[in-house]
Amino acid sequence: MTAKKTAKKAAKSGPKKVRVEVPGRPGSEPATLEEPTTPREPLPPKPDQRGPAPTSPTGASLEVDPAYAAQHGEYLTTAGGTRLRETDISLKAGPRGPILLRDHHLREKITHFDHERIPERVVHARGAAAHGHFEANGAAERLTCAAFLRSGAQTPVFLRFSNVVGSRGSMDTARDTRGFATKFYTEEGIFDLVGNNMPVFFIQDGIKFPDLVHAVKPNPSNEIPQAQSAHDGFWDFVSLRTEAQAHTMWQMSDRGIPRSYRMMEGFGVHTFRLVNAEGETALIKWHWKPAFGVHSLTWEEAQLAAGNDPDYHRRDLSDAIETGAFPRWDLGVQVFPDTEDQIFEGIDLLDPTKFVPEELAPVQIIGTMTLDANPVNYFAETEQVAFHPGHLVRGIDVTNDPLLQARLFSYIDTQLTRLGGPNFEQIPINRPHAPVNDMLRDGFHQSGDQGGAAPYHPNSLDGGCPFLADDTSAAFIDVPEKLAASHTVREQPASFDDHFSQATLFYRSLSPVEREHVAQAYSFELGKCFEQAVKERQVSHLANIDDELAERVAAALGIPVPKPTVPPATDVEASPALSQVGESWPVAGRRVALVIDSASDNGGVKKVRSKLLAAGVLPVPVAPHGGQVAGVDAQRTYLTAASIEFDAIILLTAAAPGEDADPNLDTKAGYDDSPDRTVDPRVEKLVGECWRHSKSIGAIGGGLDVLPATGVPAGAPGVQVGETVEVVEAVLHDLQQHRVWQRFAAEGRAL
Ligand code: HDE
Repeated sequence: MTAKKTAKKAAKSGPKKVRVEVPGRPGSEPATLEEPTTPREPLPPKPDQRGPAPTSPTGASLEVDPAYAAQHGEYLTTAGGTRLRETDISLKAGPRGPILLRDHHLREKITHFDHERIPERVVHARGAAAHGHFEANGAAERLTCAAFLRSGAQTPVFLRFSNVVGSRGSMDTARDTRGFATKFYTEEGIFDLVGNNMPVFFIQDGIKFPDLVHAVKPNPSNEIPQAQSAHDGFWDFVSLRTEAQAHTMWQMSDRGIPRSYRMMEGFGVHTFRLVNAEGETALIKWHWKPAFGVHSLTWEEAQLAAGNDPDYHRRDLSDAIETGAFPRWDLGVQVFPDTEDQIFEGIDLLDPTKFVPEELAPVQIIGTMTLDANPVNYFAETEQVAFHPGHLVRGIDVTNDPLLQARLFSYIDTQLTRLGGPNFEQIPINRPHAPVNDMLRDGFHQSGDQGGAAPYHPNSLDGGCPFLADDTSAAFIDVPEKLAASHTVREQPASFDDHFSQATLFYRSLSPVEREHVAQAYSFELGKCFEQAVKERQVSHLANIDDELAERVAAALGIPVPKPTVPPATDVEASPALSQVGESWPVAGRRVALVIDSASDNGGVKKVRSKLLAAGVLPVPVAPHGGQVAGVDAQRTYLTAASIEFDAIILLTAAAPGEDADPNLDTKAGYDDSPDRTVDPRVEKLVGECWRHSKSIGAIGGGLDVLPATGVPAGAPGVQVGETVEVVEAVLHDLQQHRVWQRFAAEGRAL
């Protein structure tokens, strides 16, 4: 059955709210803004599921050509397409007898199941992805002849975000670096921009990568701890490898615990070379700038989310897309002259532990990416996608960064094992949108039925086809690069020796509250180490970065403050672009809890809801029980709501104590039902956490009575009380800053 037919059928019989298009598929309308977990009727029969199609899933039509459909037809069949009458009971010699080996369906079903898993990625195992498109503004035309960067060019993309350390089933909100890998399906072939959410990396040479990964992964004896760097192995390694100090500082900052994938910057890290139509070259660094700003969780929120909702980031991404708050980034480049020494303002552009502050080389915007469709099948798309920094199109080239060079080898190599052979580029998500005529043949999982008699070059049997491109269309423009006359050596350039100044630069560019977070992160992570020598060695490096930071961490660990071993960096200019505090950002896709009960004013609740919706913000009614309360559907109950789900909270409760009790709340089981208590303990907890995490809190009407019971002072920064309209406007204003930053300062704490 095609998706269209399914749609017609559902329109006749199904309830109104059911969406029959495959959610998030290109071409389907974005849903109206609505909490995606709205209870709904069972879905109609599943639409046909696409199998290997001639193009990648991105941008492909919803119409399924039965010739390419992996799953279609109404009847359950074997893999061979024969219809089955029974799938629950095996063929046996009598009802109590042994199972017969001749039951093909049993053997096929179990055998296929036995092989459902593939090895997870050795790093970046946990991820989430989305489809979208990239539109170039033409600003890069003077730098590169890449066709997808020409003015107005539209290119389908698939973007996978990931955590580096944790395994596939670990939690999203661990403190970690995030992967930011984009596949561009350009008309000239695949271009992969395989970056991270931090512009620097731990190590300067790829040969150390296995050491780094072995150190940060859990202890090999007991696989503890999962998905974390707060252990002796990691700190042992980074304290012995001082080149890792700059990246470690980024990871200990708020960048290590993003609020959302939508609110992260992306960086290509290495320096790349662009070549334009005249053959002129420039060195560049890639930047992704999020439209919704760069924002983070607090450490306590990250920990709460790890337990409450380990899928916190992937849920946020797919909900935002499903509700139409499409994530967006500008792609930009920092441009440097392609000089022989490849050094810019004293920074070696081949050293991947260094970044170039935007104040020295502004980020020039060359296009915009929008994510507008969720994957249909996690395994087929997110798990099987294969990125490679060597997937380059005409006009984009690599440099001699020794980390990048090692990556060029690693990605295909790991994918050969992970995806079971050399034909993984034929998996639909990996297929180029450009014609492929590669003369690569056979091998495991070959699904091409390649014709022709002569898969070799040169040939005359296939009329000489495929032909070689000329200079006007071929990729891999080999720029003649002058190499310094040298001998083979295992040496690094002296310009790679400065390991501390950029950590200092980063730290000094942060606002006081962000620095406080950094000090707490080091104190937490080192506080979880057992080896005294490891703690002391790491804090001695902090003394080379910033004396005040070293003092704070040493005090938290109860160890003496070490003396610096290198001269202090005195000429470090702060880079204000690195701080996340102080600007206003769009609020689309933010979530606000509306705490209500049966006595709440229906009209007031509706007004708050519609004002938030009009601003593109999701109101989530939280009530004592499920069903209709105060004229709206309760999306969460006091039992199921968690503060980390919300960016702000508005209190609209009005019931007297006991009047609107949760029928399942057993007051004898630990809940205080004394007559003095005016607020449900779970609401108290919700409000208390929002207060601690410096989230905006609004109170309207009876909601005002909740504040005294939770210890929240009505006049405090970001506590908005008053008439409905002004409270909602004030909360929306607070949301633009992400958090009520003044509250951290006023309270003298930064959780
Ligand atoms: Fe990767 N990296 N990496 N990496 N990397 C992988 O490839 C590797 C590095 C990055 O969503 C692996 O298919 C080496 C820097 C991302 O599928 C593997 C070195 C940056 C992803 C690999 C690095 C990255 C990977 C594991 C040091 C930022 C996830 C599975 C020389 C610029 C891609 C796979 C996805 C994945 C090797 C360092 C980004 C093993 C050897 C620096 C975003 O091939």
